[in-house]
Amino acid sequence: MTPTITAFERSPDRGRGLARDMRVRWALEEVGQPYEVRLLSFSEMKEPAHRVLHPFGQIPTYEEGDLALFESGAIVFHIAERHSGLLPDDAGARARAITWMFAALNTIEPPIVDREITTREEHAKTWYAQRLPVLEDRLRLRLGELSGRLGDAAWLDGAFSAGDLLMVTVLRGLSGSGILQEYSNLSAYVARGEARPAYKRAFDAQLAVFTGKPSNG
Ligand SMILES: N[C@@H](CCC(=O)N[C@@H](CS)C(=O)NCC(=O)O)C(=O)O
Repeated sequence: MTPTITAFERSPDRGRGLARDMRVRWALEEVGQPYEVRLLSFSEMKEPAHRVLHPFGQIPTYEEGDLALFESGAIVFHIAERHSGLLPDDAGARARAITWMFAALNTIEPPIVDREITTREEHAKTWYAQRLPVLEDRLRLRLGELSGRLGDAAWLDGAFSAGDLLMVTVLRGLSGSGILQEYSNLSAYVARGEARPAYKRAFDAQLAVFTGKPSNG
C-alpha cells in the first residue's frame, strides 16, 4: 500500500530540505518505497481534519491504510522496521542504531532548535546578547562530544542507518549558522549523507514543491 505523507504547501525554508518531511522522504527513498504527498497550508495544518492525524497541528504525518502516525522519528522508525536497509539485522547493532535515532532527536536536536528559535524570534529582546552565547556554548558542548565520538568513521556505528539519517537531518538544522563548519568531521559527515542518491531524490522532490518544477527523481 502506498503511504501518504504531509508536507508544507509553501515551506518557510524555500525548499532547502530543512522541513521535517525531508526525513521521511529520505527514509522512504532509502528503502525504495514510493509515496504520495498531501500538501498543506499553515491554516489547514491547524484545522480539526489535520489535528486528527497530528495533535499538534504540524507536518509531517504518515498514513498507510488504517495506520496514521506523526512525529518524524516515529515515522522513520516505522519505515525502518518494515523494510530492510535502515536498521541492521544483528540485534545489538540494531539497538545501537535505534539509540542513535534517540540521540539525534533527544540530545542533539534540542540545543539546535533552542538556538534557532532564539535567533529567529527573540533577537529584539534586551537579553538576546547574553542569551545567545549561553545557548551556543551548550550546543558546542554536544557537537564537540558528537564529533569526538564520530572521529574518522563514515557513520556513527558501522553501516549507514536510520540513526545517521536522523542525525544528518538534525545537523542540517545548523545550515547558515557557520557552527557546523567548526567541526570538520561533522561537516564531512553531513556532506556524506547529502551525497547519497536517496537523499538527493528526497531533496529534489521537496524542492520541487517550492519551485513548482517537477523533480527529476
Ligand atoms: N517533533 C516533531 C516536530 C514537527 C515540526 O516541528 N514540524 C514543523 C515543520 S518542520 C511544523 O509543522 N511547523 C509548523 C507549526 O508548528 O505550526 C517531528 O519531529 O515531527
